[in-house]
Amino acid sequence: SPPHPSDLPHEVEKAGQLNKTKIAEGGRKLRKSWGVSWVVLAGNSLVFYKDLKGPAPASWRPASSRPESSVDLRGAVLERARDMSSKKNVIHLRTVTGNEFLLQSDSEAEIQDWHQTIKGVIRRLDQE
Ligand code: I3S
Repeated sequence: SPPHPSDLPHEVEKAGQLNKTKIAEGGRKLRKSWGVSWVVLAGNSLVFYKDLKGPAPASWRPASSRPESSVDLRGAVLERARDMSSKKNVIHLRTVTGNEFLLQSDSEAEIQDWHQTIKGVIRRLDQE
């Protein structure tokens, strides 16, 4: 089962499992490599954790797990990815530093919720 929000760092707006691939680093295209990540939207960042392995990982705590990577959402651009993957329900995130990610869920409702929630953070940061 997913971690309870109270187990996560402060200011968590959303957390869950998504398929993820990084497609560019500093503006340079990368070869796609899809994998499953736990994604946490907290504060001004989207933080990626290694996927949970095995059943009911009661001892697993994001707060004590080292994130694999973290994305600063200030100035980032997020849009639905229409022609960037054969997969359904994909969003495309580009950071100011030219790192690009595709995030995908089997659930259209889930990806819509991620889209709206991350958009909200980006808009808030744009207004600061
Ligand atoms: O955009 P692409 O290059 O068609 O993306 C696919 C490839 O990266 C493929 O890897 P190989 O080229 O190493 O076989 C991946 O397995 C596919 O998942 C990628 O396409 P999708 O449509 O799943 O994003």
